[in-house]
Amino acid sequence: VKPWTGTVQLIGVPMDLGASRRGVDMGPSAMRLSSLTAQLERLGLAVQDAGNVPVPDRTSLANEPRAVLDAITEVCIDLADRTAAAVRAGIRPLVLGGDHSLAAGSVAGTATALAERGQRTGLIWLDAHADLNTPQSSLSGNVHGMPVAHLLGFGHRPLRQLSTAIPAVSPEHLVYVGLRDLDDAERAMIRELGLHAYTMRDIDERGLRAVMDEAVSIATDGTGGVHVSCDADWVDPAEAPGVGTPVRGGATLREAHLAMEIVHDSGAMVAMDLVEINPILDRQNQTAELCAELIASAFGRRIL
Ligand code: 4U7
Ligand code: MN
Ligand code: MN
Ligand code: MN
Repeated sequence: VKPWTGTVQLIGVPMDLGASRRGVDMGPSAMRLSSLTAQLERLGLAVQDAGNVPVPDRTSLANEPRAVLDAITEVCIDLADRTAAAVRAGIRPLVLGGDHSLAAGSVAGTATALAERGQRTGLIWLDAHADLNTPQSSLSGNVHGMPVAHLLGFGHRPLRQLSTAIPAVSPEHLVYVGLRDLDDAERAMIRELGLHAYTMRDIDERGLRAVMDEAVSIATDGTGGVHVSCDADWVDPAEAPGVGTPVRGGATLREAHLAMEIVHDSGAMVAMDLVEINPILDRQNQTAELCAELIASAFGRRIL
């Protein structure tokens, strides 16, 4: 087993094929223009920028669900390979999105690399949404609302078979934090599968610390490491206005930092996604800047 080196690999995925609102394809640029690299280097980490995964332009695709799903699957195959290669080498991938459909690939890659060591993958999903739809259940048809279903082994066959681990993530190793906008089909699926799901109400009632401690113990129990998939809409839109699908009532700035600090202290994070940043709706890149600071907390920044 390779120990983690002090290296972080940035992988950009300028994709907006999974969302109906345009603009999240510019997220990786906004993140690269933020203080992200400087902040990670200040922590003593080496930062490798692997550039962007190629993504076809939306206007070049036939305007039908199948063409979009197939194009996203191609991007996810490429991203899964790159993510697996980094994890295998003991380098932590930091995937910059892009819409959240990319996580069907990034998490699959982490799962492949950990499966080679005989280990399962824990998944902490920080999001206002559960992203548990399938092409059959989705009311919007938007694939960024579907990655978790595919990681659990449901939905479009090519998109759910991107990892050598099948399913990429077992239901008991997945934990949601921050949910506040669910579709009926997603609610039913959470109940049927008995998924670990902490809503904003849980955070309000019990506090972020208690919720995150449980999330970390769930995701580390019986796994070889944790992939943290962070949708910028997890944070309240007052702090993070530049997101694809804002929902009021999200995590505060301090709750978001504390969550990242707890993730860091677990020592279990092997890969991270930061997705759904929409520069078109942002103010002076404040959302990307906030995300850079949150990432720094997840990689070990401390106040004292
Ligand atoms: B995101 C939604 F209907 N559930 O499926 C859907 F409310 O990656 C939202 O979490 C999906 O931002 C949001 O389209 C996807 C909707
Ligand atoms: Mn979301
Ligand atoms: Mn999401
Ligand atoms: Mn979104």
